[in-house]
Amino acid sequence: MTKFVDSAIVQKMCEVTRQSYERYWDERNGGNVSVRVLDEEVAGYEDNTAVIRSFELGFDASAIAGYYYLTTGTGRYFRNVFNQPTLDLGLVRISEDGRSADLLWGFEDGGKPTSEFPSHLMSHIERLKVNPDQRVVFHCHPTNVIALTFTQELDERHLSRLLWKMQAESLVVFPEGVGVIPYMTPGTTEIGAATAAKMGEYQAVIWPHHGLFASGVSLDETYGLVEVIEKAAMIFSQVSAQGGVIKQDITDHQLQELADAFGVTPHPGFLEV
Ligand code: 2HA
Ligand code: ZN
Repeated sequence: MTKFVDSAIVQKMCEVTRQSYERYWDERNGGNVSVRVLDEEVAGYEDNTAVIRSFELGFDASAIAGYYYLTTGTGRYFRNVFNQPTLDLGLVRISEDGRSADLLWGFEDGGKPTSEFPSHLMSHIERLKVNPDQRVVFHCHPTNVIALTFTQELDERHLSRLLWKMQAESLVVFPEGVGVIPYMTPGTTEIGAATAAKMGEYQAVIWPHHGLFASGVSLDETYGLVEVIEKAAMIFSQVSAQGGVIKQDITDHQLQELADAFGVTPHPGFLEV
């Protein structure tokens, strides 16, 4: 195997973008993914060694200078990626001065990284401080999570508790809860900085009336985090559709027992126990 398109990491990107599209999380050009590719995963291919062109980042990414990222392209459709990965995906290396991303593979018809690349890289930088194994940022538009942001107070404690109580799986998968930022214009360095500021504390940050920014150590784990958050939000939608009157739920005490049983620590102050 000498072509990078056949690598496991590119194939996995094709798989998760397709699956995310099929769940209605990525209509048209909605959503974007970036994954840090390890040196050993880049090595050994004939077609990813020379710089093709460079993209200005517009902020200082020197904290991740020399790192490789495989990213979806701006304006590209998730539904197409698996059919044309060499057009819709690109492998970049962050330049030594942290000011640009150098394209080594992909975007063969002139594409460039996602419009949310500043938010992705800023989030990678913050998560790497918390977890050196951090590799993935996954942004998508999960329907029920977005719906929540119209009917619920945009408060991290409130939203985390709501999602935890919708299914026993939630707290175990995201014991730190979910972050939320105010509504902001997509694609800006401002939304990137606001998202990254939350990433020290949370693995997933809700963008009101827009979607979710999730991070993690692998594509499977990060996609799984989105699945669990969206499933909890979907159950809330169904509860609301059934009249919204909650006769019984998982109590705070039961959530604490769940945390103890699974050896996770709920966000301090979010449970009343
Ligand atoms: O890439 O989802 O937030 C399109 C978007 C922007
Ligand atoms: Zn979006």
